[in-house]
Parts: sequence; C-alpha cells; structure tokens
Amino acid sequence: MCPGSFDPVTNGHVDVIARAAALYDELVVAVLVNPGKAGLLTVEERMELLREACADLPNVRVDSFHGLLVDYCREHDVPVIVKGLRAVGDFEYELQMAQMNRELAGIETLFVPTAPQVGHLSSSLVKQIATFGGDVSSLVPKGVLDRLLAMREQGS
Ligand code: COD
Repeated sequence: MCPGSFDPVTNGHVDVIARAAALYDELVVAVLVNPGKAGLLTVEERMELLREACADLPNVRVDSFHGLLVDYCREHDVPVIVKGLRAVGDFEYELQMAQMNRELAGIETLFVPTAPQVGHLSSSLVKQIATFGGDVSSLVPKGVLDRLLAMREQGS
C-alpha cells in the first residue's frame, strides 16, 4: 500500500503510485483520516481526486484509514508499505516510521527514490503557491488543478 495525506495528490505522488503499481498485482492507496487536523480538502475529496489521477492504473484501489497504519495493514493483509523518498529530511522521518512499523507488526517498507522532475514537489508547497495565485498546472493532475482553481474563484 501507499499511504499518505494526499492533501492534495501531486504529480510526485502519482509517480510513486504508478511505479509501485508496476511492482505488485494490487496496490491500495490509502488516505489518512486525521480528525484533529483540518486539511484543505476533505478525505472524500482527496479520495475522489486520487481515483481520477489513477484512473489508468487498473490494479490501484483507493481507500482511507483511521489510526495506526499497521492496524489497517493487519486487517487487510497488506504485506508491504511503499513510500516515496525525496531528500534527507524525508529519509530520517521515514526510516523511523519504517523501523517502528516493522517492530509493531513485522511489516516491511519499500522506499522508491523520487524522480528528479518531481523531487521538489509537496502538497504544502502546492497549496501555498495556489493560495497566492501562482501557477501549479505542471505540478498536479488535471482534476486537482480544476479543484484548486474552483476554490480560488469561490474565495475571490
Ligand atoms: N516524490 C516522491 N514521493 C513523494 C513526493 C514526491 N514529490 N511527495 C510526497 N511523496 C511521498 C512521501 O514521502 C510519502 O511517502 C507519501 O508520498 C505521502 O506523502 P504525504 O505528504 O501526502 O503524506 P504524509 O507524509 O503526511 O503521510 C504520512 C502517513 C499518513 C503515511 C503517516 O503519518 C502515517 O502512517 N500515519 C498513521 C499513524 C501511524 O501509523 N503512526 C505511527 C507511525 S510509526
């Protein structure tokens, strides 16, 4: 599975998802439900945009989860977590989570190095640029761009 916040899904996420989907028969892309943290998009909106972005990947299923990732993995017999790695900052955080998830449930994490053309992308930067009227058309899938433009129009 590929877990994340996906608030919103970027071309960096899509690259990791497509590469993970090529490695396994089935891939679950799961959105973390964090009731204590208000994101830009609702979990349902994130899932809808993910489904649209992954429409040409037939072995990808989009889902959501509450709480611990390892509990979802146990309940759904998920043997491997796939994560994208951008820079050293990602590595330190992801290594700690990977070690903890293995200790908690024996679940392995596979790291996919980011593609150079999307290594600088993050949902937070996309949100910041979009909020101040910048052009994010080369950074996100078409559905996300349309949604961000619609939000900007509603806000103006
Ligand atoms: N290129 C490559 N990979 C990328 C890019 C990019 N441009 N952008 C993002 N990624 C990768 C990230 O490295 C990450 O692996 C994944 O895509 C998702 O990214 P985000 O930013 O949408 O999601 P995060 O990092 O906020 O999600 C973190 C989780 C929800 C997976 C994590 O917090 C979690 O598992 N939470 C559940 C609670 C839990 O189990 N906690 C205990 C952990 S030990």
